Amino acid sequence: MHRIVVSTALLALGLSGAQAQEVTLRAVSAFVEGTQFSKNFERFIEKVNADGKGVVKINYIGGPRAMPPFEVGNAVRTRVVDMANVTAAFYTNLMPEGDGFKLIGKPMSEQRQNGTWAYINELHNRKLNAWYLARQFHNVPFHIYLNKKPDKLDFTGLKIRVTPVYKDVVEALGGTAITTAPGEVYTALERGVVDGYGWPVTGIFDLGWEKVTKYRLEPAFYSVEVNVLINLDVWKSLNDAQRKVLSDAALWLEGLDSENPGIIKAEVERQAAAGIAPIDYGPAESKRFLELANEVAWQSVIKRAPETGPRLRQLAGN
Ligand code: 173
Repeated sequence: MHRIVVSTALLALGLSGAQAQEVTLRAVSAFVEGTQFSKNFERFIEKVNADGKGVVKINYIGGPRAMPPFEVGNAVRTRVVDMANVTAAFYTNLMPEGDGFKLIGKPMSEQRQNGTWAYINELHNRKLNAWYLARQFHNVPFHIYLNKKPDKLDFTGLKIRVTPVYKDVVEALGGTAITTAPGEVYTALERGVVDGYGWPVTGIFDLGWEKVTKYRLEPAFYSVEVNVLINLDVWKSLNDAQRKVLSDAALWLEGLDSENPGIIKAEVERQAAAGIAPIDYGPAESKRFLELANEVAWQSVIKRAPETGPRLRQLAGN
């Protein structure tokens, strides 16, 4: 009888011992805290910290004030941080084919079924020493925003702020591409260093860009990808319970994409109210733009990543 009591007490001690081994992960975002492309990651963190009480905890260090956006991918690779919210557009130096993820617009549920997630995870394992925990915003497209209105679909003479997302299409239309982090966009527009910029349909109000933006070029194109990555050594060191909390929360996070159509509708209305006018050259030119955007991007991805680019294109189906 006594022995049973003692071993039960030890078991209880043992359990609290395991609880004391709660792991804390340090996380950063490549986007400013509280803004459109950090928001859902921050909700993910809250969920992990609630669901994972005593098991796994995320310590959110913050956004670009904590780390320059173009360094975030490498910081995950070298385990300067354990986890990050970042677009592959910001780590194409380490993974050139990451530029192709914007061309994959299928819902994540489908990408997890058809091998796309597994392939992209493998690329992250190999090139970024990271586990591809989640991808967000597959149903949010990009636009080119302009302060000058060209009389045809031609960017000749225009300087446009880009990241790898928009560079090829801007140059294909004759524009001059100038790469900057999001944090430099406002000043570049205000000083006339650029005549326009690429950005998703949502989020321009977060940093006050509506004050320095006149037009939004139609049509919308590509597909936003913002990923939650975790250092692969960290991932491997976690136990099943810890991984389950993170993986379940990752699926929940991907599910938040169902909110995006409503957010997009509201933001387009808000842009109109702020005086941002659409520029639309009609259906034939829109079709030409979309075909050009798709083709120049794939050619560029395949040229920079001849081994993996074609497989990505096959998975994308476009
Ligand atoms: O324009 C950008 O900085 C960019 O590439 C991007 C990618 C995903 C979400 C938001 C912006």
